[in-house]
Amino acid sequence: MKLLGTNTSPYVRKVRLVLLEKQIPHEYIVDAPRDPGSLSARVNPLARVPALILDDDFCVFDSPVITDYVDTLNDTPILIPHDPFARLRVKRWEALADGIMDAAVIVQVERLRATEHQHPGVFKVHNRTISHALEYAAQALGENSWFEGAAISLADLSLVSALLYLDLRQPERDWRTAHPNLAIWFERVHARPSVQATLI
Ligand SMILES: N[C@@H](CCC(=O)N[C@@H](CS)C(=O)NCC(=O)O)C(=O)O
Repeated sequence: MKLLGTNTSPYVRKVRLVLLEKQIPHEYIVDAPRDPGSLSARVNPLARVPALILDDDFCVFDSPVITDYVDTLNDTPILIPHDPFARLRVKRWEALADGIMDAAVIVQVERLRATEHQHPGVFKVHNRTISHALEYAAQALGENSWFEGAAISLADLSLVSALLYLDLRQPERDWRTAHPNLAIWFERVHARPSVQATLI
């Protein structure tokens, strides 16, 4: 299978982490949907990344659909528990992380507009969403090692991807001082070979 993506996309990083943690053979192809001749624009009707192309050329899109599918491919490890309520809890963390990514992307797009066309309200609303979501996550994590259960799950991989994107786009946001427990958890997850492999 082939994963199409860009190195800065947090949604792509989340999918890459799932593939790497599960050691699923795949080819990662850097492909930006807006580039001329882009493959992702051709195979994904939404012209977005991540897009996962299966061996029969079937294209899977939208990262939560991809993570769901990839987790069914082996049990080493199981990143989305099979128990329905445990599964719900993990997918809910993925949704929270995706929401942080969505808000941070909106802020980034607004920042790239000419100053006179920027809307302060956009920054306010979406940065507030990010702050609330981080507060919620830090409180729920407490002193636990993982967001759900006794081992790493999609919840941790999603949240680390969201935080790495914040570090990239909003380095001025000092979430580590605001949430020291989140910072400790982040350092541990960040040190994993899967995360390190997505940084180069
Ligand atoms: N909800 C989608 C969001 C994917 C998305 O917005 N990807 C961005 C990159 S971060 C994209 O491909 N945008 C189109 C473009 O860059 O032209 C998912 O979870 O996969």
